[in-house]
Amino acid sequence: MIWNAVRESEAPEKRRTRQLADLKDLVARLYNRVPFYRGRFDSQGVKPTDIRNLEDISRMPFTTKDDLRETYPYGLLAADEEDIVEVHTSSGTTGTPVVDAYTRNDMDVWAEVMARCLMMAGAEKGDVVQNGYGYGMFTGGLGVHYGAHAIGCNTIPVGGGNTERQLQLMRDFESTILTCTPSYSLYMAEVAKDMGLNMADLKLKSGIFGAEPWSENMRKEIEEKMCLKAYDIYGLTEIIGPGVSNECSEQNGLHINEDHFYPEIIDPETGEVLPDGEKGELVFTTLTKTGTPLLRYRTRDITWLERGECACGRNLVRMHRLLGRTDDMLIIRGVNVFPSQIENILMEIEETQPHYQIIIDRGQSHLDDVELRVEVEPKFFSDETRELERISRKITEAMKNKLGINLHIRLVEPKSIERSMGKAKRVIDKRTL
Ligand code: DLL
Repeated sequence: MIWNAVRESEAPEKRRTRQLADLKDLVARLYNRVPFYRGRFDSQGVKPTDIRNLEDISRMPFTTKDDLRETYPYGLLAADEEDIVEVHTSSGTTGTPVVDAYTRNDMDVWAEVMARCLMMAGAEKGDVVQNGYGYGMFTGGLGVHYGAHAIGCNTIPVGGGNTERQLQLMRDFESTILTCTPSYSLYMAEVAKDMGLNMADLKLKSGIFGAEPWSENMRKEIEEKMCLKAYDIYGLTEIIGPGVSNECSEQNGLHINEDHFYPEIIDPETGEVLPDGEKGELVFTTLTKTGTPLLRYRTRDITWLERGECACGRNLVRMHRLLGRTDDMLIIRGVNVFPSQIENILMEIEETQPHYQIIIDRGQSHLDDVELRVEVEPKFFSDETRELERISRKITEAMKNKLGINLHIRLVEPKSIERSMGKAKRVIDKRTL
């Protein structure tokens, strides 16, 4: 089913007409209401009236994460403070948190786009949505909650953690849809096994997983262990939270709710707009938000766009699952790799478990050393060094052949890498500690 067929399957020309009208309105609002943006426009010598067609957006200034931090907490507010009804922030682990302040209008937009996303992944009225994303300042919990309510799903607000209870609830309330991070779903599978709970006996049909990078092979692993179909959901606090895009039944890219979030792909070095199909940094303009709307926000996420009719009936532009982030890219002896590429290869090796960490340190010769710590599948774990050496060699070869990189492999005991109930910490960069 499609939540809003009028919008999600709209004729492209009609959609572009509305996007242009909303863009003009947004740019005028930013200029008139946000001194930060007025300053940017003036210093770059552009005016709101410079927007005559959608392509003119490329003449407008970008907004960066640093801009958000420098204006913390309310410097980018485009509405009256008394009209803000809710705020969320990012976790702020890498500095000042970024803020999203929502007006009543923005809450309605959020529920709308989240309802679309959940429905793309098969949710309907009558479904029981078990929401394992964290509630609170993180947008995952409440974002899913509002969307599930809009559809009329029975919503179980369990949040992250308390995994045994989570699984009991799943069994007792016959949850049909699970929402949480992909890494947490794998941990659930592990706990279920320890509890003697067979996932095939439960009622889950879909899992809606996101908020962290995961690979195609990780999807297979989760689908098998959790006995469900796993869908990718994408979003970020700055833009609205979850609800920016989601996979449909075709699982061929994530449909972007582009009537609300206008996407561009740019060359991260030059800022130049790239054509559809080319890889680059994803940039969003929030066409309809009123609390903290953003113009050309640089996400640092890397992907590409694809347009056209989809067999699901929607024609919203699709983004490929994220390849990585500009700031996550590893350069190992001159070769650029994203952690998800390493994960994808690791998942093909039957002797290992889907629990790993990448540790980067300064090497002795001033070149970076990268260690891949990975858990061994219990049935292959032995005290015999020869067996462990064989597995280690197998991983080293696969990384060398498929990615052209040399990693130090460190095999560790099953269950020794810390499990995550939210976003997993896969990369530990000791150079910055
Ligand atoms: O993670 C919002 C969210 C909640 C998305 C629940 C999906 C589900 P932030 O904490 O602000 O917001 O983190 C946003 O996480 O820029 C990406 O780098 C990464 N990310 C989000 N979804 C995905 C995904 C939420 N499906 C940042 N695949 C983004 C890979 C993702 N990375």
